[in-house]
Amino acid sequence: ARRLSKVLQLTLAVIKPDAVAHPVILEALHQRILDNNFVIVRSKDVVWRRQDSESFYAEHSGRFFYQRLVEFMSSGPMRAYVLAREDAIHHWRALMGPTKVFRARHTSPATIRAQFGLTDTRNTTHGSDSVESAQREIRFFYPDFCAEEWMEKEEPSFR
Ligand code: RTP
Ligand code: MG
Repeated sequence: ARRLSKVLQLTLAVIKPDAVAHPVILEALHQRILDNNFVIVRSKDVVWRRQDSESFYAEHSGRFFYQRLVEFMSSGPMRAYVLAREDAIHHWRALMGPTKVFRARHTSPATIRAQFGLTDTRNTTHGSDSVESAQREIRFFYPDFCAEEWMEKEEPSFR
């Protein structure tokens, strides 16, 4: 018999300081995670020091938006989730929508950034963009997290 199974994937999702600052938006985003069949594996509120922010976004160092990005991401509390579902990385990024808020509002008005984003920097959420970044970013926020335990798990299936 053919075996139907869906492998769970992990992603790191962050609700950025602009959205955490507004309790109604924070709650709406939390609800959207639940409504989209993600399992919340870990969740915590964190405040970054400037050096955490610089290190997390090191790949963007030198870009014109780097300084304001680093400053913004260490400006107040964030919520960091490890989320699991099938195709989690893609699904979370699809929910977020395009990075640039103007573009998001015009091309994908139902996305998180279209609805809640303030500017291209203060754009409500982050999501890992690949399996490699998910691993790095999960380790960044949760140094003791054992990804292997989760990566191999499959949803229950009938044969
Ligand atoms: P993210 O990494 O946050 O999930 O978003 P992304 O892949 O869609 O965007 P990326 O190009 O990786 O940029 C990282 C974050 O930098 C800020 N940014 N500001 N023009 C700007 O002012 C600008 N461009 C990017 C955003 O906060 C973006 O999420
Ligand atoms: Mg990115």
